[in-house]
Amino acid sequence: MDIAAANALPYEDFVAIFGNVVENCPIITAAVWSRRPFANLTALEESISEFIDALPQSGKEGILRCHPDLAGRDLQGGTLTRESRQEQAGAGLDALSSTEVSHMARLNREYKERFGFPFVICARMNDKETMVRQLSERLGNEHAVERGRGIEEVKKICHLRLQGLLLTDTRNKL
Ligand code: 2AL
Repeated sequence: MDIAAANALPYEDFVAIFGNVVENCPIITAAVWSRRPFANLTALEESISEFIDALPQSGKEGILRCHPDLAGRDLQGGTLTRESRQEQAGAGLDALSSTEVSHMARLNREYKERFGFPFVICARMNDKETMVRQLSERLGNEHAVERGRGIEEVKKICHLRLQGLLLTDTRNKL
């Protein structure tokens, strides 16, 4: 789909197609629909970013809480969204040894106990080693810093998901 086709969509279809560019947060897509027409992918992405940035801290943490754990029970149980499954599998998280799964689970648990939201990182820009390293390192951050880091990663995930949905089209300056 190109941006002109996306701009022409009624909100039901727009949300059905773009509703998971921020994981499990279709309300964001539904909100930015009213900012159409978007000149290009970047303009749509900026609208999403502005919406997120305008949220209170609790809203930003709410977005983080809508993300599944990496290599967590949704991956084990087959209940991840399609996008998340592809991202986690692409980073090799569906092929961890049982020791690696337990190690990840322990770090995820520690992280959630400390911050009250899950560790979020763009799986497509990392592999399992860098994710485990980041998880350990970021555990040492201040709460507010970590909320900001998580939201940065949400935006990276969103960028790649949008790219996958909108055809690269030079006319739209993608
Ligand atoms: C995820 C996910 O589902 N996809 C991704 O890139 N990162 N989850 C997470 N907790 O970071």
